[in-house]
Amino acid sequence: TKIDESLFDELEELLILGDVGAATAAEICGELRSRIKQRGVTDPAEIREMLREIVAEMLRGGEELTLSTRPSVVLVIGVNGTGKTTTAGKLAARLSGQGKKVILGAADTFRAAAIEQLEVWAQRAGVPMIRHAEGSDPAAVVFDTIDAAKSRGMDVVICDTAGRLHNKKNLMDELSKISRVIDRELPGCDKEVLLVLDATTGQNAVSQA
Ligand SMILES: Nc1nc2c(ncn2[C@@H]2O[C@H](COP(=O)(O)OP(=O)(O)OP(=O)(O)O)[C@@H](O)[C@H]2O)c(=O)[nH]1
Ligand SMILES: [Mg+2]
Repeated sequence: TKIDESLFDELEELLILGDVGAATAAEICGELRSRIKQRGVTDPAEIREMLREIVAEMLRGGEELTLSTRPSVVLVIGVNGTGKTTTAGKLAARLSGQGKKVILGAADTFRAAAIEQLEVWAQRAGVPMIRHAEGSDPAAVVFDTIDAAKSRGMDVVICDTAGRLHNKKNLMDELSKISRVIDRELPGCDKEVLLVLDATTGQNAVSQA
């Protein structure tokens, strides 16, 4: 192989077949083209590393959570089984390890044993957790977790939520209700909504977002 138009065409097609998305594939190839020209690259073997570099740069940014207000809130959402509870637990452990006072809210009141699952994470992280009975209103759990956070001087509230598909209206309404509770109880607080996605999902992740 040599570096020519057909190589770029083939690469673009491969990227699209790999579920990268047409616009992004074109952007990647455009960037690759200009870097090859700029650096005077002639060896096609160097392309793989250049691709890696370009994709890594595109994915960079947005890693930092803004959690300055006291308390601030992290809401963990996403479709079923993507790792929300695990993420909530790990984040609790990490922030607590950084010296922050963290409280977990078990706002997945829907799935069987979801509350107990988060409880295990809370114990591991050594942080308190607010729970209600299974089947109760998740917005009420969030309300009580915020209430407890205020009275105990907590830094960060992390709420786990039930898995939901983005096309289920009543479940999306439930999320809006949770969001309204946060805005009402903690106006102007730093609020991070973490959408947990399975890294193998591909383009469907865009609909989920
Ligand atoms: N390989 C891998 N597995 C993970 C990761 N995060 C979570 N899991 C596993 O994925 C499964 C589901 O994780 P949960 O944290 O329960 O996911 P969830 O989104 O809370 O699930 P629901 O509450 O049922 O919607 C568990 O078996 C986890 O151990 C990850 O980053 N990598
Ligand atoms: Mg869960």
